[in-house]
Parts: sequence; C-alpha cells; structure tokens
Amino acid sequence: MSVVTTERHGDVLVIISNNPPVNALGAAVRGGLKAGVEEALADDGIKAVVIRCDGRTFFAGADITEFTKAPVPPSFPEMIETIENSPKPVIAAIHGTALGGGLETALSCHYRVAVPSAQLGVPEVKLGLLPGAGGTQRLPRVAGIEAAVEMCATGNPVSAAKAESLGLVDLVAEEGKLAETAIAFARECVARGPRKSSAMPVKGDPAYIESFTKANARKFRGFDAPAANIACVEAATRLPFEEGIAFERQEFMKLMMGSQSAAQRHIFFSERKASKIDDVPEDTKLRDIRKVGMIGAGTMGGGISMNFLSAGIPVTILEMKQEALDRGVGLIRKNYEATAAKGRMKPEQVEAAMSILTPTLDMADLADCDLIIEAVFENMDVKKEVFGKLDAIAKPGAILASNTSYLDVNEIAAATSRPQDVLGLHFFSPANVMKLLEVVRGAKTAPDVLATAMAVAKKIRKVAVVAGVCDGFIGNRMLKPRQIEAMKLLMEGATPQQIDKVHVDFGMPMGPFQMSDLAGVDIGWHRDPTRIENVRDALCAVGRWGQKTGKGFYDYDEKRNPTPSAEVQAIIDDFSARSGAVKREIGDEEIIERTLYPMVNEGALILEEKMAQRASDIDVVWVYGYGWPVYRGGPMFWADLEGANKIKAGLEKHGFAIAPLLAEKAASKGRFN
Ligand code: T1G
Repeated sequence: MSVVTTERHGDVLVIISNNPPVNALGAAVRGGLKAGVEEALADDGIKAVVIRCDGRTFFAGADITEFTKAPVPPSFPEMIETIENSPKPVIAAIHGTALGGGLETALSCHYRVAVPSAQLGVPEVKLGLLPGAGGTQRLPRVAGIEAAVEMCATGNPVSAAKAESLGLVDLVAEEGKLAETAIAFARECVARGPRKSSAMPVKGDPAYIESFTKANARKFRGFDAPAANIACVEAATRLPFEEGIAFERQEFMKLMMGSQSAAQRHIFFSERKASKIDDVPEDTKLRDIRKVGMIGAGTMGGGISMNFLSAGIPVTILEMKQEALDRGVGLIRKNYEATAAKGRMKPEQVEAAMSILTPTLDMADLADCDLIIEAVFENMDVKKEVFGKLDAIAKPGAILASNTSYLDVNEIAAATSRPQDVLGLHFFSPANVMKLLEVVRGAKTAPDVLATAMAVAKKIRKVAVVAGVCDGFIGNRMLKPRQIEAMKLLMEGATPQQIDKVHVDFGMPMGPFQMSDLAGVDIGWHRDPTRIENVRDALCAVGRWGQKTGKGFYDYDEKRNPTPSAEVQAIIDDFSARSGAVKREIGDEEIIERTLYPMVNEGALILEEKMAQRASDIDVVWVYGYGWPVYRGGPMFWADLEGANKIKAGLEKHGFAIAPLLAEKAASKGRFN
C-alpha cells in the first residue's frame, strides 16, 4: 500500500501520509505528497487541500537514513515548490512533532492548523546541519527573526500555543479533532486563496541576531552548525528569497560534507541502537515497575530518586538515621524548587513529585517495591550486607540494583539467593541531570530483568548502555588510563593547566585535573594525611580536596573560577624530582597521544572482552557521561577519523601495549563503527 493516500471530503482533498514510525519524509512520501497536490490541481471539484499524517506524529523530518544514499526524486525543493505554488490553498494539519523537513513542508503550505500538544521545530542543528528545505528563509518571514534564529541555532521546538503567537500556526484545534477542523478551516481559506511564506516580508529586528550570537558563544563553542544556521537567517534579512535559498543550500552542503554532521548523526542513531540488546528479543515480556525503593538518601540516592519521581513513579527512600533521611528529602525538595525557580517546572509539579516520595528508616517498607536501588557507601562489604538483607525482605521478582560505579556486580549478586534479579544501574552524578545510565549486566542477570531496566531507563529519560562486569564498566574503565597518563605527564614537565587546556580545546567540557577537582581529589584517598606517596596524597594532606574545599589542583574563587596554584606546582616539582623523571617541554600532540589514544586502546579491549555490545555504545557513554564533544562522535568514531594506524603508531611511540583489536583495525585499515 502506498505510504501516501488521498481522501476526498467534498471540495477538499486530504493527502494522508502513513509512514511509521515518524512519517519521515523519504522519497516515497515526498513523491506521494507531490502527486497528491497535482491530483488536487487536476480536479476542478477540489478547492483546497489538507496535508496530514496518520500515526503518532506529523512529518518528523527528512529520512536521515537517506543521507548516505544516492538522492531519489522528487527532491525536497521540487516537493516544496509544488505545494507552495499551488493556486489552491494547502493547509498543514499538525500533531505530534513537526520537525525539520516536516516543519519546512508545513511552511510551504499556505496555512497551518495544530493541536495543543504539537511541537514544531527545526532540530537539524543537533545533527550538525541546518534546515535545508527553505526553513532558514521562511521562518524569519512567518515567525520573525528572533524566533527563527533561536529555533534554527538551538534546535529547540516551540509549542503549538507559542507557534500560534508567532504566526507559525494559524489555528489551534481541539485534541482529537484535527482532521475535521483542518478541513473546515481549509474551506474558509478558499476565499482567502493561497498565502506564500516565501512572498512574505521578513519581520523582526536583525540586530537581535548579533546579541543572540554573543549570548550563546560559549554554548556553541567548537560547533560548525549553529553559526551556519545563524548566517542563513541573517542572509534572509538582506537577500531576496531565491538568493537566500541559494545561500542556504550552499551552507547546507558544506555542513553535510563535514565530519561534524557525520559525527552528530552517528550519535543520533547510536543512542537509539544502544537501547537494543543483541541477545534479548525485543518482545521480551517486561516486569511491571510501579514502585521503586531507594536505599541511601545521599547526593546519589536523592538524585536517582528524582528521576523516578519526575516520571510519576513512587519512591520509598530509606536511610539509617532520621537526620540523614531528613537531609536527603530536603535536598530533593531544594533541587526541585531550584528547577521551578528557573521556570523549568511548575510548583504543582514539585508538590506532585514530593507527594509520591515516602521516607522511611525501616527496610521492611521496601518489601512491596518492584525495583530497589542501593546507593550506599562504595564498599563491597557494605553492599553485600545490604543485598543480603534485601534478599530476605524484597518480594519475589523484585529487581535489585546496585549504583556501584566500579565494584563487581557478580559478587554483589552472589550475596543474594536471586542473582538473576540483580544488576547494576550506574547513574552519573548529578544523577537527576546526567543523561547516561550504564546498565551493568551480571553473569546471571535474567534477560527480562535487563530488558526491563532498559525500558525503565527510557521512561525516566536516560540514555542507557549495557555494560559488562569489569573494573569501571565502560566509561570509568576508559577514564583510568587517561588519568594515569595525565599524572605521569605532570612528572615529566607538563602542568595541570596545559593538559586541561588541550582537552578543553579538543572540545571536552573540562580536562582531567578540572574534572578531578569537581568530583573530589579525595575520592579513593586513604584519608591518612601522614601517608604521602604521590601528588594526590600530598594535595589531600593539605586539604586540597577540590572545589568543595576551595582548592585542589587549582585555587578557586567564590564563583569557582580556577587559577593555577604555586603550592600545587611545588608539590608536583618535588615529586617529579624524587621520581627521577627528566623534565622537558611537552607538546600538545603528545598530550593527545598519551591521554586520548589510550582511551581508544582501552575501548578496543572492552570490545574484545564483550564488555560493550558495540563500538557505538562506547561513543554514547562518553558523549552522554563525560561530555565528549558530540561533533566528534565519541572516542571510537573519532578513532575511525584519526585512523587506527595513526593511533597504533602514537601508542607504540610511547611504549603502550596495543590491544589486538586495534592492531587488527590498523592492519586492515578497518573501522570500529
Ligand atoms: N529519519 C529516519 N529515522 C528516524 C527519524 C528521521 N528523521 N527520526 C526518528 N527516526 C527513527 C529512529 O531512528 C527510531 O528508529 C524511530 O524512528 C523512533 O525514533 C531537509 C535535512 C521524532 C522526536 O532531527 O527527534 O529534516 O530505533 O526512538 O523518542 O531540512 O525521533 O525504532 O529503528 O527517537 O518518540 C530533522 C529526529 C531531520 C528529528 C521521536 N529531524 N527524530 O522521538 O522516537 S534532517 C530530526 C527525533 C531534516 C531537512 C533536514 C525523534 C522524534 P528505531 P525515536 P521518540
């Protein structure tokens, strides 16, 4: 059956796309829309046209999977021109998410009707692209310069109500009455006739573009696409429409041919691929997760709880002492209220979330929970004791999860009589903010438990990646060689600020030492200030525990701005002298070779040991868990661009043992992804 059909409703022809899952505008859909409009023009009995979609959403954009294939006509411009040049009014009926080429198709229509729940946006910038079907030229004419530059450069959608206020939507229909409302509205438009967006004057103040660009310079640092989007909108303010379209096309092709868009599209699909478990059928029956138990109301326990509360899932939170419990519950409320103060949450939503949080000091209150997560002190004996007790209390079939960041989940599971119900759920701090969730699969974790965990992750809006049981799972395991080498480079003459700058210039949000100060230099420290065996011990011994004490590898002012410390440099120099290391000038390239290449090497080992299902999963972990620049696609995608042979040579130069899989890729000029 054709993905696009037409229905005649009196003098209105309705063109319907049915191309699940998101009505992507692949060639068949474009062809169907063009043919539908031509059918309407050839029929004198038809006075107006409605374009709508079956399924969950209006067109969600071009079919991204087509980008790497030979183009199939009709092209977007051909389809868009057919619609816009129709002498009979064409109305877009929008529900779900009208995104990218979908919104551009709606903009080529003469009028737009949407239901209140609809979202309209041009998220191409998130794929390293820009709206390449006239969006950057029509939006400034229909919605105004301010909205256009914000929508194009950030990729954030607007609601139907906002769209109506902008003039992007002409009528908001009642939920469930979109089709009939659009048909009736189409009839009203017959007398008004077609209204071409491209013929409208650009509205708004071009000066806004410069202020917007300045205000977002930091956020767009390193990305190519935001600037290109802004340039296209700016072109619309001074060029005739057709010249603006030509400029847009030129800028679109530049981005499409660049590595950043390939990287960002890689992450788009990799994020979705990560949710699939290769050896667990997609139709595996899931366990019902209606109530969650949280053991530990500290920073992690509170943050983890918020994810479930925000998704409307009740949480019973357990602490040992009333004071700790009260502090934890208070911190959850404080975090919600801070979000509400920024306008990102309504006060009633805060109360709704808090109303389904049940604090307790009695583990027996977790007996009816379907999923119980522990976030207690990171010590194996403590965790085994907790799971032993849980085993006696939790109902049969409850999923028992540890939030451990590196401990052996199999050993924890062995402390229970139900290892098949045990796995790791490694949240990243702050747990209510960071998107990444490493789902750690124990040797005995049941397939339905794993599948349920992945489904719950999606429900609480996390990006989940399955990891095997090894020290540090995926992310922290790759972080380790980077931190070790960074410390060695200090002994050989590099400074913390030099190493951090190389990483920040690469696109990371911070370097190894800034990260250490943020997380806490004292993590894993033996806490004996008289035992000083390395730089870290020496820093901790003098209270340099990181940002939380106002000083770590750097000194911090009240706004937590870092400045290099002479005291730290003296400590480094002292250990360097004692280590016998020969101090020398160290170049940035060597820092990359000795801190990023070993991560790729570790990633290759992770793949060989099947601690990750696929290289793209490793990329997702680093983009969502550590801020690896999405325009570089993750460590393994970046390694493919660098070339395995270049990475192997760089590692050999510095005496690293080469992972067999990396050696294999180098020899065969193969790629990880
Ligand atoms: N093309 C192809 N496949 C797509 C797709 C697209 N545009 N969007 C989604 N999918 C697949 C996705 O891979 C997944 O596949 C399934 O649909 C469900 O998606 C010319 C150049 C619409 C908000 O950037 O933001 O138009 O894993 O899991 O969470 O100017 O999908 O099931 O096999 O994400 O409900 C611009 C991208 C394209 C929108 C729905 N459009 N999509 O989210 O489901 S470029 C976008 C999304 C463009 C023009 C330019 C989301 C969604 P599978 P999902 P969801």
